[in-house]
Amino acid sequence: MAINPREGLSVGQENAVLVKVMLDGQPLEGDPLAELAELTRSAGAEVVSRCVQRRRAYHPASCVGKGKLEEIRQRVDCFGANVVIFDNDLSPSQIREIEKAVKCKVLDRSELILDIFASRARTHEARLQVELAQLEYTAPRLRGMWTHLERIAGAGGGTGAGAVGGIGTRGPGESQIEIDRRLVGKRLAFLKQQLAEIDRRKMREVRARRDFFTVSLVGYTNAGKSTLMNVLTDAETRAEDRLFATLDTLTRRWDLGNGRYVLLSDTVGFIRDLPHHLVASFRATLEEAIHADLLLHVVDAANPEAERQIEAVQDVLTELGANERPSLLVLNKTDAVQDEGLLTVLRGRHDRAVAVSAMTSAGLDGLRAAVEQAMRGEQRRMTLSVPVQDGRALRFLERFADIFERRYEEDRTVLDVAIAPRALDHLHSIAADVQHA
Ligand SMILES: Nc1nc2c(ncn2[C@@H]2O[C@H](COP(=O)(O)OP(=O)(O)OP(=O)(O)O)[C@@H](O)[C@H]2O)c(=O)[nH]1
Ligand SMILES: [Mg+2]
Repeated sequence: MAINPREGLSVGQENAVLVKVMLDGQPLEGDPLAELAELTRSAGAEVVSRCVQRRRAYHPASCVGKGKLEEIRQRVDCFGANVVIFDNDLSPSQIREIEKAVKCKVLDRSELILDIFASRARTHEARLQVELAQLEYTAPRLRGMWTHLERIAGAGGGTGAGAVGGIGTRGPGESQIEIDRRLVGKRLAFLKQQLAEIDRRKMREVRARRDFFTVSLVGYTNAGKSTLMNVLTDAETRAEDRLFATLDTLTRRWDLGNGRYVLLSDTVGFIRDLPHHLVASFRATLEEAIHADLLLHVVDAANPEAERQIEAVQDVLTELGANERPSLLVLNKTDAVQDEGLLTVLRGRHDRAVAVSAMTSAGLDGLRAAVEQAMRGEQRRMTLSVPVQDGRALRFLERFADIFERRYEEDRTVLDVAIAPRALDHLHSIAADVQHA
């Protein structure tokens, strides 16, 4: 039984008015509502009107000023909108205040992102993670929530069983209006315990992969991670022109050629100011990915916001404690770059970056070579000897080490190799008699 207050409710074709408050001095770069519009579209609604207001400070009661509130109300009427979405984060009381004035549902950016996650969650784990994030975000807002739901349902939006519908009202399970904080607390504890169990299982899986060189695709949502995963590994990961198409971590074998392979993982995308609860709940999924030996940070190089997106990804990695991991920047979508100048600037700033197109496969050989190079970087040169008849150890060395010379001394094969510490550990675990010369 799920008791998320926003559950069991499906999105309708909604019309949204987008609002953003920018503080004086905040620089205006590009279209300030471009990303919110993209998120809104990803949630299944249509943007019918946008407004940006400059203010010296946020209005404490309603974020925007009185005059602007009235203007938003008129826009809602005029465009037949049923939801107003703020790019700013709003407090529960601000939401109530604005709803009173504009007479329709109001959401902030975090709620919109949580809603997209809720509609995308397909696996058991992703559903638990989204439900946890939603409950944590909405629990402190519970009082507001109830009047909110009742009011909307009372306004004729209800479709029975408390189902009200629309963005910001979806969740992975059943709906139950009569919950109280005590039940929420219980549910939170249950979800956390379930997720902790999944987390432990994941960590065991991660440890089991330690014999292999692991590579993870990370990056801003919609950068092309899943598309890249698909071309590199023949995986059938969902790739879509929507934000947050992927919510889980998928791992596949990626052949680099010469009989070498690594394990490649694709995971959930990042976004600037990722709601804090979402990062916390998705920690297990993200950690599974960022524990890799190498992070491939995929960037949509055709996006004018590329540089800011790179920074946002680095911020999330820092928050997760993964900013020190070895990583390689991959400038994707080079086929779609309109402004060559921008690509040149990006390449200039990130001189080790590899430029590719997952769509046309351009540059993928360079990417393989760069990953191989990173893999080699860890290797140390040494001389090992194994029994001639230990075929398994020899095959392992052929696959995971570079062999420079091989000679036979009585019943032993002596090899001059370059091998990564991790591969060496594995060799010791599968072969009882490995000697270092
Ligand atoms: N032109 C062009 N489009 C690309 C390329 N790579 C990916 N795309 C498109 O970009 C969109 C997003 O691709 P995905 O692979 O779903 O992106 P993602 O990084 O996995 O996104 P999330 O899972 O949402 O984080 C899709 O419409 C892809 O077809 C490319 O090299 N060139
Ligand atoms: Mg994806």
